[in-house]
Amino acid sequence: MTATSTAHLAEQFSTAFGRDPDGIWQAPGRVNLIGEHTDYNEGFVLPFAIDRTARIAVGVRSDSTVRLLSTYGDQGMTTADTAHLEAQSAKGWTKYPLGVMWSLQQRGIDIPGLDLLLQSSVPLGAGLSSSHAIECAVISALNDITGAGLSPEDMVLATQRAENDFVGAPTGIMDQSASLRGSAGHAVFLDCRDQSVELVPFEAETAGLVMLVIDTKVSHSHADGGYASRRASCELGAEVLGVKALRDVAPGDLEEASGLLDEVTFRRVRHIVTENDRVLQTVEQLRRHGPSAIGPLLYASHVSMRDDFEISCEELDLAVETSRANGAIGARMTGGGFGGAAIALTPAAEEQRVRTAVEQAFARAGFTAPDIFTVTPAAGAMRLA
Ligand code: GAF
Repeated sequence: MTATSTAHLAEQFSTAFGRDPDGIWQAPGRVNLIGEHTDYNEGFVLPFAIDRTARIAVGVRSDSTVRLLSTYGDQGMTTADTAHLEAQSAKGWTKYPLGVMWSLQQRGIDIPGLDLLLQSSVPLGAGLSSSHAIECAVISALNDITGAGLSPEDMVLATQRAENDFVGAPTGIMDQSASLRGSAGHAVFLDCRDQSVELVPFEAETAGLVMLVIDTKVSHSHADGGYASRRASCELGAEVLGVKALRDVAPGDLEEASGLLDEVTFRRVRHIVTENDRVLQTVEQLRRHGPSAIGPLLYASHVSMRDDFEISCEELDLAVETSRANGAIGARMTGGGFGGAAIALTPAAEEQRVRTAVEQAFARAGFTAPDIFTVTPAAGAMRLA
C-alpha cells in the first residue's frame, strides 16, 4: 500500500465518477512514542504523525447524495444521503467519513453531497490509526469545503464524537491530534486536559537510530470490549479516589490508593499514573539528550501495559523482547493494544539484525509473519490539490 501520486488519484477519481475532483486532501496515521490510554484520563501523550497517509479526492455534488469508493480491494461503491446518515447502515471504512459528516451536522454545519475516493497507505488494523487518518482527511476537506472555520481543537473533538457516537468506539483524542497537528521531525506532546500542544524534536536518524514498526498482523478493534473495559476501570478508579480524572493522581499517591481499590482496578490505575509520569520524563530526556536516552522509558511502558493494564498479547511481547535482545535500545507495543504493532527504536547498524531476529522468532512460534518497516515523524493533515 504505497502512496499514489496526487495526479494518479485525480485520474482514478475521474474514471470512477466521470468528473474531476474539486480537491485532494491527506492525513497521516500515527505512532505513539509513549503515553498509552492516558488520553481519556485527561493525561499526557507523545505520539507522532507518520509518513503513511490516507488521501481522499473529493467532488462536491449539487444534491444530498454521498458516493464513497476506496482503491483498496474490490469493495464497490457505497451510497448514502446526507439527510439520513445512520450508523447502523454504515459498513467497513465508510463509517469514518459518514461519521465525520454526521458529527459536523450535530454542530449545525450543512454538509453537501459528495463523491469521495479514498487511497490509504496506513496499514489497516495495525494500531497505526488508519481510521483516524481517514477521519482527519475528511474533516480537513469538509472544513475547507463548507468554510466552517473549525480550529484544530474543534476538529479533534468533532472526530472524537464521530468515533464515540457513530462508529461506537469509546476512544480519546490522541490519534486525531497527532494526525491533525503533527509536524515533520517532531513528536506531539499533548496535554489531553486542555489540548495544549508542544512540538518536541524527534529525529531518530540524526542520533544514528531508526524507528521500526513491527505490525504483528494480530488485528484489533477499539469497538471490541477490551478497550471499553479498561476505560471503565479507569473511571471507577477516579471515582473511588475522588478525583476528576486519573491525571490528578500522582505517583506518590499510589500507596494510599492501593488500600482503597480492588487489586485489578489498582493495577489499571497504577499503569495510568506511572505512564503519565513516563511521558513527562520522556519529553525531558528528548529535550536534554535526544532519542538515544529514551529506550528504558519505552520498555518500562511496555512492561506496565503487559502486566498492569493487560493490553499486550504474545505476539507483541515477542516482538518487543526479541527486538531488545538483538540491539534495539527500547521497544513497546503502541496504540490501543490487544494486537496491532510494536515499535523498536534501533541503532541503524542493528536494523537488519532486529528485522531478521523478529521474523525468525515469529516463524519459530508459529505466528503469522510480521510486516516490519521504518517510520519517520511527518507533517499533519493538509490539502494537496
Ligand atoms: C486508541 C485510541 F483511539 C486513543 O484514543 C488512545 O486511547 C489509544 O488507543 C491508547 O493510548 O488508539
